[in-house]
Amino acid sequence: MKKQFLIIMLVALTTLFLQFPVNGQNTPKSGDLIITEFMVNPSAVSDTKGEWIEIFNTSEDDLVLNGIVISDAGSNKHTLSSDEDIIISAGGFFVMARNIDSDENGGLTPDYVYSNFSLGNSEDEIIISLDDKTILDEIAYNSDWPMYAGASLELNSGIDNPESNNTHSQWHPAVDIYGAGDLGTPGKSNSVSSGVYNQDGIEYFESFPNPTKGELFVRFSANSEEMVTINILNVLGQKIPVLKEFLSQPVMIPLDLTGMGNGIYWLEVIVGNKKYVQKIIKQ
Ligand SMILES: [Ca+2]
Ligand SMILES: [Ca+2]
Ligand SMILES: [Ca+2]
Repeated sequence: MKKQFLIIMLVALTTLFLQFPVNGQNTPKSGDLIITEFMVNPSAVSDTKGEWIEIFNTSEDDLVLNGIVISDAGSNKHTLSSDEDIIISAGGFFVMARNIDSDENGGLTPDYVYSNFSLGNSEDEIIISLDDKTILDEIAYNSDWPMYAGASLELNSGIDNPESNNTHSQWHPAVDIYGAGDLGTPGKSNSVSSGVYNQDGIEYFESFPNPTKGELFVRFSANSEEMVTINILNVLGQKIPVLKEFLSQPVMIPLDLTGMGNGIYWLEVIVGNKKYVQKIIKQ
């Protein structure tokens, strides 16, 4: 009887040690990690050197990422591995990149370098899973997402779970500059978009890059078919009409401001009887 008890205790203790590594750090469980930013198409350097993915640890524990898998729906697959523990800090960001050298990768300092994984410039998937295939977070992006060369996609603020980052309206192009000149915030809190999201019939209204040297994209989506007017105003209130039509589909309008003098402009969008204004800086 006593021997049986000892065996049961031994099994229980072994199970406990297997669940909690001796160093006290945990592997991630569902909901602990969220994809917060990714660069599909760098301009400052080539894609093979300048792509990266930022994830965030929503938990209150440091987590060990050894054995975590990043993959897509195709054949891209990489298992995070190292002789040492790969740690993402509690409440911290973690940047995985294709190249370690900040002189070559666009000027970022990655926490980890992966191989056999690339990010398509028009559509692809990022799937983060445990090696038993339990998915921790995944996104599938396509041309509905606000992608353009030289800017990462950043998750809007206030989203902290792996389900809420699945739709394109929850992402905006990065605003802040890093390293060699591309836009993004690798390893830091995402830049704040001046866009309008989920308000009064608008799914999103945003413009980028801002400040701009001339090329400006305006992205807009109404929740239903609406008469939409978009204008640019200078500081004197002079109006340059951009668009006035009924819209039921999301639009991304490229504007050429190269002929306009440097300074401050206002981009206004009028939807029904509501007006939204964003400040544009031409440099
Ligand atoms: Ca790419
Ligand atoms: Ca997700
Ligand atoms: Ca970031």
